[in-house]
Parts: sequence; structure tokens; C-alpha cells
Amino acid sequence: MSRLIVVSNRVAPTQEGRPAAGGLAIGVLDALKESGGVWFGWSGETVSEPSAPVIEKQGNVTYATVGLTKRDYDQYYRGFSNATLWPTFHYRNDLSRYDRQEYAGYQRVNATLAKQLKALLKPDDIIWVHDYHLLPFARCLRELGVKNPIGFFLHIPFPVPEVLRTIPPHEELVKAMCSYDVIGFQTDADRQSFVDFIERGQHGTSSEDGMVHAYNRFLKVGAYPIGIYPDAIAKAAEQFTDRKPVRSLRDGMRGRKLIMSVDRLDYSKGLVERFQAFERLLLNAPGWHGRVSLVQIAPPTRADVTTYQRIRQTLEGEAGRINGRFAQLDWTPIQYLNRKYERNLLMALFRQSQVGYVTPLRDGMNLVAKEYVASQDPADPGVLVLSQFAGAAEQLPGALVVNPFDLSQMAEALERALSMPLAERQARHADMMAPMRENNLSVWRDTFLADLRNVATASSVAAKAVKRADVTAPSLPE
Ligand code: ADQ
Repeated sequence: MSRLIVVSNRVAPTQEGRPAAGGLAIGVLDALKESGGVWFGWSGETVSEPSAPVIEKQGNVTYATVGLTKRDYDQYYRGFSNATLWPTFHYRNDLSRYDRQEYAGYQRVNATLAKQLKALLKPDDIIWVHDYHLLPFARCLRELGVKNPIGFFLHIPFPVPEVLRTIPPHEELVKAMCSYDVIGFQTDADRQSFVDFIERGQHGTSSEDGMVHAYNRFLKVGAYPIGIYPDAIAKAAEQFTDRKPVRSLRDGMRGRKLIMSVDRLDYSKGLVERFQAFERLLLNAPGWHGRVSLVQIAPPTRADVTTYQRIRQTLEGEAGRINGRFAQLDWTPIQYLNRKYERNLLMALFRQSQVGYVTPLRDGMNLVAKEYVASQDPADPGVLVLSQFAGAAEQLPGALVVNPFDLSQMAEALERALSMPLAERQARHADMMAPMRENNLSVWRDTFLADLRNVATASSVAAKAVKRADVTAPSLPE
């Protein structure tokens, strides 16, 4: 069996041999353990000069990590990836900036990483690249003569052409993406946006089987919604119920209802609007004063990107203002915690709450929404209030779906969730568990990798046929 080579901006840090938990980390590691392989990417360290990867082997998985120079970090990571691509792909053009030097740095780092990876490759390796930091990575590998199958999965949304075009080198980026053999998106809407750009811009054509012919390349483009392991999460949530932080949360509630939100602290997650909609609930329904609290857990990320500093300040201001307005001596409406929790503990915390409040302004999928549902006690489950702009909304039919820009609608949904009868909660929970089991994390990984292997095989068969027939044919994946 061929080795799987996973490439992501950041290799999850290994702690006592266990990588940090999270959808991507768990899914990737499982896939690697089954087939054996390599996880290649940035170590998280800054170094004075790029050097060969540091190799660490654990079982049949090899971690190959490299450092980035300060300049690379600033231009590639903090700059073009997180100050241009991330905001624009989340429809926040107002927060996006473009800097030519940063874009040059993004291209340079992709080329350097490709060179560093090439030295580790074997001819029958399958390469699976992840996320927006690495859009041109396959093109860089192809330029070095790499002929292996290369797939790409985008974890965040892909914007509609009008929004994509606001990034000055958008066409160069899309053209580079066409060097992949398979491109996977979270939702069909994202896949459609990519195909629309190709077709409306007359850069190529697509067919019903998901094949795209563009820029002289054939590739498969599909939607592969990422999943979780719902039963494992349910078990962990139950097992961790008696841990101290979970007991403290329960004891602190003293019969109050709990609305729970967990996100990385990011402007795409809609935290300000969420706090304001909770405020609207308290304004509209004074009967809930003293009877419900919102717990928001949001560890800071990308703290050296200015827009992230700003959202943190705004949010602290809003939490303080709303608490100042409504708090009583024995009741704090919003508990806002800037910290990380161990994954299993987090699932047990979810299980204590009556409402999961997940309202991003835009999100590729949003695993928290799925984890919240999976963590619930089926006999007495909480209700999920979910943004229509999370990829997860397509897949969680039992959620109360809201528009996160409509504060009144969100406040009404919260009230409905807090008062929902048990039978309805149970039915909604069951409606969501079934599709999550059917489309779990293994399905995501296996479907993507099967398509990558198929496309690669089909291409090489076609390439041989073309060679035999000695005719001029459309160019095939290299
Ligand atoms: P994220 O934007 O990080 O992921 P999400 O999908 O919700 O968003 O995943 C976050 C993960 O981190 C979850 O597994 C969650 O449990 C964990 N987490 C969050 N806060 C935590 C805390 N305080 N302590 C511990 N763990 C915490 C990107 C895309 C998403 C897409 C995923 C996976 O932006 O749209 O769903 O990748 O593809």
C-alpha cells in the first residue's frame, strides 16, 4: 500500500506522543496510522534560516517539521494567509488587505516547503495537502518534477467569484490550484463557487461527474463535508461528567439554565452579534433574569494579527457592558473565558448545558456544532442554535437555524430553545445523530482518498493509452 503524505501549515504538536486533539488532527492521524506515512509542515518555531526537516518517528507515522524565518512567518502566515485569504474567504473584505511583498512571501514559502518535502518523497506516495496556506503547493511540487497524485482539502469556505476577485492575484491562485488532482470543499456551495469561477470566467469546463478541465489540466472537484466520531464523543462526554471543572460548572448553575458557546476567538465566529442577541433576550424576556447564563469559552488565536487584537477588545467591552447592565449580586449573565480545555472535558461541559449557541458569520463547517450535539444525553438533550452560514447547517436538520445578522431572530431562537419540550428535543437530537454517524470522520477521509487514488489511476491509464496511440490529446495530470 502506498504511503500517505499529509501536508498542513502546522503539524499538530506532539505531547507525550499524542497530537493535539481537533477534527483535522484526529482525522489525519487516524488515516496516517492505517496506511503508515508522513505528516509534513511547520513546527510552529521561528528559525534564522530554512533547513532540512526534523524527523520524529512514532509507530508507523513520521513527523517531518520545519521552522519558518521571521520574515516568512510575517509574510506567508501572518500576512497573506491570515490578513488576506482568511478574511476574504470568510466574506470580510472590509478586514482584508493586500500587500505584494506578503504575496511574494506566500509563494516563496510554498516553494521552499515543496523543495523540503520533495527530498522525502517516494514514487508511489499519495500526497494530501490541507488548507488555504497551501493553495499553490501542488504547482510548486509539479515544477520540481513531482508526478505523485496530490489532493487538496480546503477547510474554510470558498467565496463566490465576485468576492474572490477582490484578491488581486486571484486568477494565479486558482490556476495554481488546478495543479491538484482532487480538490475537496466542505459544502456543495463552496464547490459551486469554484466551478462558477472556472466556467463564468471561461477558464475551463466542468462535467456532471465532478471533473473539471481548466488551464490544461483535468481534476476532480467535490464536496467532502468533514465529520466527527459522534459515539466516541458521546462516551467521553459521559465519562468526564464527574471531573472537577464539570462539577463546579454544574454546582455553580444552581438550577439556572446554561447556554454554551465555544470557539477560537475569531471575527468570523460572530461573537459580538451573539452577545448582543443574548442581551436582546434579556431585554425582551425579563423573566429569564437570574435564570439563564451564557458561558462563552474563546481562547485567543493569531494574537499578533491586528484584527484579532481588535475583536478581543470589542468582545471584552461588550461582555462588560452587558454584565454591568443586567448582573445581580448572585448572577453574572455572561461568563467569558479566554482559555483552552482538554477535549474530553469540553465535551462533558457541553453536556451540562441546555443550549449550544453556535452562530458564526461564516464557517467552512464548524465542528463545535457537531460536537455539541454528540455530547448530549439522548434522554435529556440540549438544543443547538446554529447559524445558516456554517457548513454544518446543511447537515444538522434538527438545529434551530438562524441568521446571525438578525439579533431579534437569534433572541427568539434562544427563548424557543430554552423552553423546548423534552419530546421535541429528543426527536431533534436523534435527527442529527443519525446523519453524523453515517458521515463520520472516517467517511470524509476515505471518500476523499478513494477519489484521489481513482483519479490518479485513471490519469495514468489514460496517459499510457495516449502514449500508445501516439496522438495529441488534452494534457493529463502530470
Ligand atoms: P476552526 O475554525 O478552528 O476550524 P471548528 O470547526 O469549530 O473551527 O473547530 C475547532 C476545534 O477546536 C473543535 O474541535 C473544538 O472542540 C476545538 N476547540 C475550540 N475551542 C476550544 C477550547 N477552548 N479548548 C479546547 N478545544 C477547543 C477550521 C474551519 C472550520 C472547520 C474545521 C475543520 O474554520 O470551518 O470545521 O477547520 O475542517
